[in-house]
Amino acid sequence: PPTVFSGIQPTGIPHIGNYLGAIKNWVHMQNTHQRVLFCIVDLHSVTLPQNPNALRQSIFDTAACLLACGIDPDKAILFQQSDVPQHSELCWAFTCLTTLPRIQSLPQWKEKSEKYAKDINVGLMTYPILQAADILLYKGTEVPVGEDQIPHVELAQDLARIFNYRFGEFFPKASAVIPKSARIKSLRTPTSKMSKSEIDVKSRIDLTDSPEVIRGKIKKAVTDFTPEIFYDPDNRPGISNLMDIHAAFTGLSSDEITEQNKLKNTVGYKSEVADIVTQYLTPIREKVLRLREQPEYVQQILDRGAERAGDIAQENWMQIRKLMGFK
Ligand code: AQP
Repeated sequence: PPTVFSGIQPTGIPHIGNYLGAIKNWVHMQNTHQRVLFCIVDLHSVTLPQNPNALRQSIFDTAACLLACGIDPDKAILFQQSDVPQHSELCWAFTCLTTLPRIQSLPQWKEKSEKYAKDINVGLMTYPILQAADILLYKGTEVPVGEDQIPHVELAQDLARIFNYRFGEFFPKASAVIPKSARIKSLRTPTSKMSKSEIDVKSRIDLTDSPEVIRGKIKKAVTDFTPEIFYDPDNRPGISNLMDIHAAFTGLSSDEITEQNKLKNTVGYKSEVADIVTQYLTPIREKVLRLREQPEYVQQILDRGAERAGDIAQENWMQIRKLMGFK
């Protein structure tokens, strides 16, 4: 059956980039598909050092944010990756089917290996193989992710092809489902993407930020010295990023936004964007605050998710082992 699979790293509190790039689509797809799995990919998060207590907290916060955004545990299987050991087992099988040049050609590897040089760990190189295992363990066919993930979904397609050729037809083709909205950029460096692990918290808007915090961060967002509001992502990345955020939350086009705000200057426009973001995030934030009072309830949902995901994983892994000759 068509199967939706996607994941998010528990590396902090999800931000509006995660929401607009992925989570919003997840909420939509749980209503249009029968088999839907969303995974908190804790194994991926340790490719960079994580403090154990902070990681535990981030797993909870990520689950709470997903529920607050509208993920419905009756429609989607919401679970934690390391609760289902077959992710790591299938990853190993796939690691042995992946050539070194194939993995080294991935754009994120090129970026990261330059950034971390000799300090880089092997997990940062091989985690796209784990991602392929995450998706294919459930025979995922649709993968709603941000556009930066396209090369990784292509690796999953390659691995499915290689496996099927060597061992017999088993895995379907997984396709990335990319939202129309542009990638959301950092409020401080609007040429790079908004990111949970960026040290400067003013670079992103977390889903749990209070109205005052949101207003402050947008006020301080880096823009240029041109007061007029118009869309030009190449020459005016800062203001264009705010317009992308505005467009994504309202469904308006950049032309409509330009027209509606032609009498405003940057200060006035920032205030307008802060209002829109605050209005959208307030119910989500309130729901997260309520869920923080009910940690057992959130844990129960993750436990039930792990059981349901584990049943599918176990069945598929048994068949994979037979095809590969382990059984
Ligand atoms: N800025 C973004 N704009 C649009 N989509 C984004 N995504 C991430 N940042 C943006 C999408 O969110 C989903 C979950 O991402 P992730 O947490 O698994 O990893 P990531 O892409 O590495 O996100 P972060 O926020 O930058 O986390 P850290 O800092 O921990 O690496 C993915 O579908 C991603 O495309």
